[in-house]
Amino acid sequence: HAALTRRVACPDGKNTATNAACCQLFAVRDDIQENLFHGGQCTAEAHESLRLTFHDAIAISPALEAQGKFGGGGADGSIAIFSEIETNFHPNIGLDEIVELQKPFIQRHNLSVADFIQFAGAVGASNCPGAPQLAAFVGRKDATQPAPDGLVPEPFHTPDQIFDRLADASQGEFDPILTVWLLTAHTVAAANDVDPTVPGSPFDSTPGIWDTQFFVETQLRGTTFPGTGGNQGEVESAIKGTLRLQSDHTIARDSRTACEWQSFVNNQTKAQQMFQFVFHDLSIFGQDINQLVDCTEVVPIPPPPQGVTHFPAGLTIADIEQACAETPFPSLPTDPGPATTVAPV
Ligand code: HEB
Ligand code: CA
Repeated sequence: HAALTRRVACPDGKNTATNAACCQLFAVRDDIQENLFHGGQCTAEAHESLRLTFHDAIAISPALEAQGKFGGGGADGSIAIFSEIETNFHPNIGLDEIVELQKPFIQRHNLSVADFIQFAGAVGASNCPGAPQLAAFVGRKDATQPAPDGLVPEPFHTPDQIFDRLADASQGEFDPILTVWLLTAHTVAAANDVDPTVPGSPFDSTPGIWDTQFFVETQLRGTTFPGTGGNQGEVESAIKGTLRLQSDHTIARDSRTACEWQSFVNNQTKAQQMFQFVFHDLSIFGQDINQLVDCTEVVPIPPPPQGVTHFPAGLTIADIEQACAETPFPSLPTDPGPATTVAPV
């Protein structure tokens, strides 16, 4: 027989939920969609809200705790609660803006700061066609002290540094393979501060779509900078206007991760499911899942992806730096027309 799920009627008179604790999220969702994400767009505020989830959650270190030091609380809202401290940490450069934009929303709703940050990131991502529906929980405990500096990965870190940091924060769960899964987020991303002369330089040619172009384009031979050369953490990209992080470049070519990186090319299902999985776990770092209520049903189901996986105009498989030793790079069509130039977001 069919399972019966009793739904509760929410006090707003409009919505129902599987758990009454989720009712408050409908108003939060509608408010941020309208007034933070410009009517449900996958634009800069959505990207930055997604980045913020990572920078709050990743700041937790069992290794520091083992040395008798405070290791941070993970997804505990500390990046906003102690924003004067944490947004001054070097890897958090630029996040002061989205933290300040989110503060009035946090004030007029009744969520913990920690819950708000993760929920806003999930709703922001849902505006990007092709994204997975990301997990939303309520019930996180807010931070009572700031995270220590030094726990957020930098684009100039080596793969070893990044893999070690993610393994520490996740108590061994996030290995190099899962690190690749996490980096799917850079399909809807841009850099403002890596090269401040060209703010809003996207990491792929489709920063408004959750597709696999990021995995294609980071594997192409670098030939150009969107602005000036010589910035820390940046290497040449293949497409005018896009910016390539050194960390994305090296992880795409590292023998431990190159084949996993390539396996995302033209695999939309994988780009959705693997990120959905790692975000679920990342978004509750430092929290006890048994104290949380799953309210994922409140996150909009994203629209389907647009376009087919392709080489940008002017580029072919001959421009790929083959790094996976086991499997040839997939064959893809090349976009017609003159060489692609990508506009800032
Ligand atoms: Fe990320 C962005 C790095 C991971 C999400 N990044 C970004 C940037 C950088 C990075 C540098 C730029 C900033 C500026 O503005 O300038 N990441 C990084 C690293 C890592 C990462 C190193 C490790 C490997 N991410 C990550 C993750 C995630 C992310 C995991 C998810 C969750 N990012 C992101 C986003 C973005 C970024 C979304 C975009 C933002 C905007 O657009 O604004
Ligand atoms: Ca994209």
